[in-house]
Amino acid sequence: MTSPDKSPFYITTAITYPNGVPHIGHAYEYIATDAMARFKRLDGYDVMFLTGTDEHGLKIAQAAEKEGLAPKELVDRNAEIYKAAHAALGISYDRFIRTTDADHYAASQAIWKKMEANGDIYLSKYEGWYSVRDEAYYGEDDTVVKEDGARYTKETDTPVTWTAEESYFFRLSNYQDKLLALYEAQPEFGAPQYRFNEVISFVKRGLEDLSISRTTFDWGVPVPGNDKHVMYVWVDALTNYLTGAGYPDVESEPFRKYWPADVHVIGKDISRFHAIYWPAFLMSAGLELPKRIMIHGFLNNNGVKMSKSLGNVVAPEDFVAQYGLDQVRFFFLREVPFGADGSYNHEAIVGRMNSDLANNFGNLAQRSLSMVAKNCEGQVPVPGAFTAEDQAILAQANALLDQTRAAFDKQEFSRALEAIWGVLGDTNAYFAEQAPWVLRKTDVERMQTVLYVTLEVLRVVAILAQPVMPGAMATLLGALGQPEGDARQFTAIPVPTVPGTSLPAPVPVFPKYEEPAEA
Ligand code: ME8
Repeated sequence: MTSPDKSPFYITTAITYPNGVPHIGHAYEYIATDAMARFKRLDGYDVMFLTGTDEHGLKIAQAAEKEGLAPKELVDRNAEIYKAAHAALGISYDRFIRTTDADHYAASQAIWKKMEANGDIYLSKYEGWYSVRDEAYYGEDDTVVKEDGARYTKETDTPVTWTAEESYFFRLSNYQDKLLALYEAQPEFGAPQYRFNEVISFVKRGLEDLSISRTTFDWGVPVPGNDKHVMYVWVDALTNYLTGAGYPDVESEPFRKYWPADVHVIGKDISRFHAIYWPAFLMSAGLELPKRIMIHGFLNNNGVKMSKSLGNVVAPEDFVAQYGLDQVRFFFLREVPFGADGSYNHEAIVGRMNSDLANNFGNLAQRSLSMVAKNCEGQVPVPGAFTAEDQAILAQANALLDQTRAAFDKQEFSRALEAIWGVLGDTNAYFAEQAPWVLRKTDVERMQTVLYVTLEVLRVVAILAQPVMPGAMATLLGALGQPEGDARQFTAIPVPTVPGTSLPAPVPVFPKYEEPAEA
């Protein structure tokens, strides 16, 4: 539920082309964005989380033709496949936008008219090397003829054909100085820095006007006032972020609340579209700019690029079925520093599952909770006076909220998880040193104190790990006697559990990964 006094937080993923099937790279972006959205909700924000599908353009039209379908039939079918992947990954979006939604046509035409009224759109002619895959024109120098006699782009290695058409243009060349001033004024407009730097150098080399309409096919949003043209797919695609906030009704409650967006989460291959074209379009239309473009790296399968022809495209659902949803979410956010490229393979996932989850976390929870069940009548034990060791470990747990918040504010998920797991490691050492199973025979009060302290650390960790592992943490918080609702929000972190709280019988949260028996 939203309340009027909550600060808004608007976050988006890129919208996926629904011409293929969802793969692990898409899943990675959805999971990271979802963790961020959940984090902000738990931290008291009124969150709007937008994701969806990018359904126009030549690539979609051609994919449909290949299957003997109308473009709309193809995207209707495939949007459902993407929605199913979101469901399998536990993605808590507020809206799944499809660029064929009626309100999105209205938004795209409205921003076009604003840019036109500002004098930034003119009609001319375009000729150049066009890549269907990239939906982009390339200069001769950016292409190369390969052994098969065909011409490809150097950067993306996709085929190009010579194309000439009447086209509307956007005066991007007018925006070079304004963009550079923006980057200077907001050094964290793009992140991480090394990826943002690539964008900045690109702009410094100079910007040409951008062709923003097509006449060679009709699968797109019609250009207002000239329906021979459809909009270049990126004009309409980027506008989805405005549609999601209620544009063009700029006086509407959602728009006033959520625009400008706080973070657009995107992959490194589309940073120019988001950090150059998008702010230029928005400046032209007189709209506020998003606060941050977070550019993540690419994931590959064991060091090899995922591709249909190599047969190594893994469906997110299969991954989740094999390892478990929380395990998959944890693995991706812990393993790869967000922004960097990363790789995944079976051994790395099993390693994280067994060391970080089963040993470090699951064992501590299971051992302490079963001792409480057996020796403290299934209730949170009553602690005695805290020793310096107790206080030190509790202080470490309590410091985690600020550390985690600082890391999440920069989408440094692996850093947040590293800090939390550091405290878990220290708590394991504390537990081993205090040896409550020995105290059980020698000093019951001290045993109760040690168990109380351990449960407190687990409670704080479980609250903070919810954005990444919502399912397992809900189970653990239940086992720790924390009801759903306020007790699981971040505001509850400094509020210690009341001794005597009844606990249900403990259930293991993180079993070890067992290799399936050979058939
Ligand atoms: O680019 N690893 O759609 P898309 C990590 N429709 N991320 C990956 C990846 C990989 N191997 N492969 C792709 C588009 N991605 C446009 C976006 S937004 C207004 C329009 C990421 O389906 C990619 O970087 O090709 C992008 O952020 C997202 O998946 C969708 O890619």
